[in-house]
Amino acid sequence: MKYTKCWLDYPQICREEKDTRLVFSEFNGAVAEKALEELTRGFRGLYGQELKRTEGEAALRLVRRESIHPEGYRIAANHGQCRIESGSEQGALYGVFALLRKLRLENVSLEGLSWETEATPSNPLRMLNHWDNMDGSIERGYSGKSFFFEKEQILVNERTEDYARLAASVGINGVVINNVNVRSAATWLISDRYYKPLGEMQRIFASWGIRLYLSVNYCAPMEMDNLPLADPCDSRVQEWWKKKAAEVWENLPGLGGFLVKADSEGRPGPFTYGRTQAEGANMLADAVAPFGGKILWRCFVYNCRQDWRDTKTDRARAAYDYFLPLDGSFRDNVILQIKNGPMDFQVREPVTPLFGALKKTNTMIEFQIAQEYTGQQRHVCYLMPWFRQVLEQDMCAPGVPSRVADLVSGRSFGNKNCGMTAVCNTGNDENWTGHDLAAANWYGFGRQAYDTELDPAEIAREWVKLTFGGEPRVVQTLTDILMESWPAYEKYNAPLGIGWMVNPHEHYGPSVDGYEYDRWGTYHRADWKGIGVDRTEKGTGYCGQYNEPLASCYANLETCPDELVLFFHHLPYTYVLKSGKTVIQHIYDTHFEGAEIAASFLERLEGIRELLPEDAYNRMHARLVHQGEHAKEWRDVINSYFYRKSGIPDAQGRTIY
Ligand code: GCV
Repeated sequence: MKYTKCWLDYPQICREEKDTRLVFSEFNGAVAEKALEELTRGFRGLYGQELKRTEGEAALRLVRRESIHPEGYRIAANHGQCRIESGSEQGALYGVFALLRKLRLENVSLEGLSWETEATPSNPLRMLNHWDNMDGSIERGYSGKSFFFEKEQILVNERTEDYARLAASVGINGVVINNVNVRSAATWLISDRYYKPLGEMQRIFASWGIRLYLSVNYCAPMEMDNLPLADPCDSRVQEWWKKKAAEVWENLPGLGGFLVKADSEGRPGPFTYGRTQAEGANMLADAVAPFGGKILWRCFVYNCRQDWRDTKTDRARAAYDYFLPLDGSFRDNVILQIKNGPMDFQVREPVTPLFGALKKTNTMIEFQIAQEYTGQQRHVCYLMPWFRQVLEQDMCAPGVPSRVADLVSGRSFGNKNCGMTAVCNTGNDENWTGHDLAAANWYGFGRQAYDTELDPAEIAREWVKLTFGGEPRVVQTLTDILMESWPAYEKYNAPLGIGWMVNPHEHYGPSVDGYEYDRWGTYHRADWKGIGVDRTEKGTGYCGQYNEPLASCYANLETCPDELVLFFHHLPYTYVLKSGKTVIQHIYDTHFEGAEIAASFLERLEGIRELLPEDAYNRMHARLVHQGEHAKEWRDVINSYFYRKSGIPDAQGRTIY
């Protein structure tokens, strides 16, 4: 099947006079081999030049330097001479990608480049989670079918290699290939049925410096071997997992570990047996520890059978209530994987208060680049500005640097197994991500996980140049669209941090009361006078889960930021925000503005039509036509709902139905 090269194409920059250039490498191993292959591919494409390996003098040198981080690099390029140094072959590979990226972005020959740079990864773990099912479907997948699985078989082909190359090029070093909801055939991934193809996939991944991980079914001992229970404190269960782990690592040496969704949305877990999340996670951790395995244990544990009439139970509180008392009791090879917000990947949420509260536990932040709630890759919604705000949020942990970026990297409390992961947005569509512009989220997430200090606009600009070339109008137009897309989406979506208001189950399109009288714990509590959830002490008390002064900042209306005010407070429609507008007028204005910005994306794309490849243009065009219309639908449904509820007209007298 034909598919795009995304940001990793090497179109010719100039033709070099010399047909060959010498390259020398001090690194051995499969990853070093990929690094040299990539350099070769790059120089062949960019300059029509073949690289010849030598043991002697060479213009390009890959040098081992123990003082440099094994996944970091230092590059010194000086008019035709270039040295890439690293502590290991993996850092050398990243250095190669960085050099080729620089050459493309600057559009120069090696002779034209004078550049020195150094990089050390911000996060030890930089992962992608795929929610791919073994029948080939993808839970919350918006870009075709799985390229890992089909009809309960594992696919290992050219696309596996290209995927790993793309992921490695932005610094990804771990990939979970199967859905956290592990059912039927996927339970058997840890069995003879699949070791052989998994081994092949793992070899490919490993050659790009990526560790393979698998999601496992907590009830595997029952489903695979008829054990009567899956109680983590039962010796039969412990023994089963120990034997299973030995078998798995014998067949898949180098496997990263297991990802577990337990006691969540109908999935089994330790709670079934009256055990804690730590008892559940540690039992698995002990089984995989002899092989260097890790347990990624998700904190997405909440009561999904809530009565909507119950205003005291608050889903937002759940992860903290369950996990904070267990701080310090998890094994070193357990990593708590925590969604960025306390609810579920909404367009705006506060940061989960577990960050900054857990101190003696490894943590990893889970983002979602699959745009489940942010337009499902039919709307353009570039998420890096949002992730960057999350990473910048200071969680006010006493005595340590405690921006989310510091916490999840492990720096704040000296934890080792930490990092960032994202639910991935790829599938077997020709362009990998359905919307061509959605690939910026894949690229951007990897870049940001490797270097949390990067500017999202800079990442967007880079991605546009690498994907569509450096023509200034293209770069400007597409970068602007990307940068305006998340704020626009937020404007025409649920207002002021309240979230949801989507059609149940599919999570696409507006339905203000879609979840309001349901069991999922996601309510806006709107009536004719006001809207919002009181999470102060008088309400659910959720605010109190934050460290001071953040707790008071959110609890106090004077200081609570506008964009989150309905997440934390129930307010009358006539309440005046810090912006000077009433809540109701804010709702009307942002919805008109958001839909207008979305509509403008189409005209702006049309303005650069002749500068884009026809197929990519057509794909983007079709999606932007839809987005413009669909944003109007959002605008009109939300505005009409609140006009009808409140009876308050728009100050500007625009049409509301
Ligand atoms: C994989 C949300 C999604 C589910 C997803 C779940 C999770 O609820 O809608 O599809 O399941 O999150 O993160 O486990």
